[in-house]
Amino acid sequence: MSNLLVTGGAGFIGSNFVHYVIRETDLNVTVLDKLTYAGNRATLSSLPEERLSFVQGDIADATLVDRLVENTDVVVHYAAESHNDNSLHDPRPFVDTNILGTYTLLEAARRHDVRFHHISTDEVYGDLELDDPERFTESTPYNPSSPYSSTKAGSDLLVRAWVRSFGLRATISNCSNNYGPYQHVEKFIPRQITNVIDGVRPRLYGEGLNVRDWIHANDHSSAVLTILERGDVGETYLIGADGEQNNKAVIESILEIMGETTGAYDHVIDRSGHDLRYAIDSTKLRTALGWTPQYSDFRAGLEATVKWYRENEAWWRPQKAATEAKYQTTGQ
Ligand code: NAD
Ligand code: TDX
Repeated sequence: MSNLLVTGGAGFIGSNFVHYVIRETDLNVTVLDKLTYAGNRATLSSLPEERLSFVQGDIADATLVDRLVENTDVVVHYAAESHNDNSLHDPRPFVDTNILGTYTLLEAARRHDVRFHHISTDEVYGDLELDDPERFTESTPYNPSSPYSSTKAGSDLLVRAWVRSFGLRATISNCSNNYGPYQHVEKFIPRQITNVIDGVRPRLYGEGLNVRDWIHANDHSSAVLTILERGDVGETYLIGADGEQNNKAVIESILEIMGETTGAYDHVIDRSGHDLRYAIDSTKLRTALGWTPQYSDFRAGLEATVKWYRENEAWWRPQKAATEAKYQTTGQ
């Protein structure tokens, strides 16, 4: 393995992975990214040109995808429409990219017998009760709730079928909620941090008792690299760092870190079909592949993320007004 094709490498988690790979390995990377509203070429601009090539294009463009996959050793597939709220208002791009785009990549990987790693989410498993002692494992049945998570579930099942029916050398990982630098301001944590910077009160959906299992994007990257290096073909690995927090507690921490009173936020209309709780049991990844997360202190990671958004306003500012205008149409 010396050349990686990273789809969605100009988005939040894909770009964190590209930075990680360039920093930690001597691999060369080609990024294929459509640069939708969620992609940003500038996120990769500090990286060395001799290690990184960038191709703007659609993962559903079969001709382009075939040419790129033919010239790579491994495909690491991050590209997706990724925001649940958007999927509730306009599901079509989710079907096009998450299902048809993944299909297009799988067919190219099959034709050229290229190793494939599929990035997915814990949301494919649906949600848990707050007091459920069980967490998601690799054998939890699929039960997705939203158009977003159902298209991710569909893409996972395509990958499994290509492994079984065509012998594709593929692995899948399902990760919990990521946070860290370069996350789009539509998502929960950066939205609230940038609202506070703008003097706007954070917006909590419903009562805010919904629990997410937070992991730093760097830990997601180290887990994916571990799977590429040591994972068994045909296997699924859950990635999580034991970071359960409810949304109310996260908003209060952000306010406290940013020097505001902890009650200075508003409750807004809840998300339709809102998943209550996600929680990952990552025992398999830890015991079979020896992976451990490095960012175990969520509060410290959140402080570093607040600092990053304060120091990188030029990166997020161009997206902020349009993102909030979109939320205004739903009262959120
Ligand atoms: P993101 O929305 O920040 O980035 C997605 C990237 O994909 C963007 O750069 C966008 O331009 C690109 N893209 C979209 N459609 C494309 C297409 N048709 N062709 C080529 N490029 C296209 O998303 P993210 O939060 O970085 O998520 C990346 C992956 O990780 C997704 O597969 C997502 O399902 C998965 N995931 C995300 C989380 C999370 O907490 N954000 C957790 C688990 C898994
Ligand atoms: O303004 C907000 N207020 C609020 O209370 C926003 C934007 C969100 N929320 C809540 C909804 C969720 O319970 O915060 C929680 C996190 O919301 P998102 O950032 O939209 O993430 P989530 O829906 O949990 O999905 C994320 O994790 C799994 C990613 O967006 C997905 O791509 C990933 O698969």
